[in-house]
Amino acid sequence: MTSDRRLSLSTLSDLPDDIRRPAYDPTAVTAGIVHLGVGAFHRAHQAVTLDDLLASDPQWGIVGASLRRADMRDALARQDNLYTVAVRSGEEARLRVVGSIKSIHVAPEDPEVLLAAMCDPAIRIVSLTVTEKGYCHDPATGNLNPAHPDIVADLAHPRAPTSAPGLLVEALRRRREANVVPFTVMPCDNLPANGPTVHRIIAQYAALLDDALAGFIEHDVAVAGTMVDRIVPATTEADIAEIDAGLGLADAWPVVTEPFTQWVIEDRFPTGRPRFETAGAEMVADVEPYERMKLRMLNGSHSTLAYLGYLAGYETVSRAMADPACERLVRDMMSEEIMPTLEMPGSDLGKYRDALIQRFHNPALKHRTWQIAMDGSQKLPQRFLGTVRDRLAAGASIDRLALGIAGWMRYVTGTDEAGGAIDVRDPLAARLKAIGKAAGRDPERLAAGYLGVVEVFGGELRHDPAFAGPVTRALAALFEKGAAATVREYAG
Ligand code: CS2
Repeated sequence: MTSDRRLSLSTLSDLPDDIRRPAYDPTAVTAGIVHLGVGAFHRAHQAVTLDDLLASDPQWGIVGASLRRADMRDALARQDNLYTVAVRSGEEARLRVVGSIKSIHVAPEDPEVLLAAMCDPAIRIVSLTVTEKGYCHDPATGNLNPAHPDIVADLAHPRAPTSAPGLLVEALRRRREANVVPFTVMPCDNLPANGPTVHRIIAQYAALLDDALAGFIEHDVAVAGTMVDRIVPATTEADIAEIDAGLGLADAWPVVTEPFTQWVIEDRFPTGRPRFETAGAEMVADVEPYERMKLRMLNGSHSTLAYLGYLAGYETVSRAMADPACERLVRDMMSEEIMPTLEMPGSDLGKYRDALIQRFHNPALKHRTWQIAMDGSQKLPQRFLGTVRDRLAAGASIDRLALGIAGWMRYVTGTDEAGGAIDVRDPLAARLKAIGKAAGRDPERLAAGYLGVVEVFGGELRHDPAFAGPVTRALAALFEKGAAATVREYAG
């Protein structure tokens, strides 16, 4: 495809008729939201909901920001920030062009421009998808990690921050100084209780700078927690070629996703919000039960499939799910170990589970187990350990959960079952690998070493034989028999 046939405002009218496009004039939209972390997930989820809303309420366009790299900005700038969302399942494949992102800033290139955007009185919401590690916190406690290198750097130069907490706090400080009402902070990442957690993290960061500012953030800034759900694998070259063929135009960075989408939002927006509910979002008073359900059921199963599936040689989630033992393992883990820990009056958890199983089977998504396996040290607490603690308190079994956790331990040793290297991506990767190296293939020493990582397991779990026992046994089985046979054994 040549560059003059690129997706852009001027080529929108050339799209085939069946491709949905903005039902509004993107140039007439004004910005009401700054979003930190314009990755694939944001573009397939929140930005699509806003795209639905902009026709009736054009004041909620998005100013995006990348906190690290310039590649997304560069790719989308050439196409007027338009991009394609490809929705795929076994039954359907449709394309839609989204126009809700007005511009993208690259924070490290020029934090001033981003901060100025965040301080614009027209901006009423700053939302975030910066991944678990982007909050610079301690995953086990949910507190800010003041020793995090990005936090150390921002505390030394608080007026030119680069971390998410640093940017939020500096923008809120400037708004306060200029007598501009604070924006509402809306985290959209898979953290437990993401509203209170992010509120605490930014208040703790501010407290290291100025007590009055910390008090202001604690009492006068609203944080609306959300539960977000849509499976969005990384876009591949093959996806791009297929989508370009469907568009008849070149899109440098489309996103691919499933039909399912869910967004549950805590209704705390003292300075105004879009009517999210008219575009399918659910507004609730307390989002925590929804987050707990989603993190434990979907993400807990996802990580289990990621570690064990990767070790067993399955490249994607749907490949792993095609193995009946893997499917049975996650289904029974949900039914017998996770669902009893959840209280969701008015919702049918059995149906929720069945829908998840079906979503994981989606053959049209090439969701790599390796991708989901990333950053496990940041994900394990909310995906497994809350469930584990509830089960242990009830004196109940945790065998399948323990196998998922042992799968992570086996994976982060950095060596696969054939002796090949695993490309482990994790902020703690070096330390995790060193623990593996020191313990060798001795499951007792290995489990003890990993359970001693307090950022993940906290201080108490490793001393509980009802936890350490099943984890060590599962790890021993993984070394002895390999992942495929161990999953068969545990799946019964
Ligand atoms: C996945 C999530 O990569 C991962 O860790 O478990 O991104 C998952 O696809 C989403 O949370 C689904 O909503």
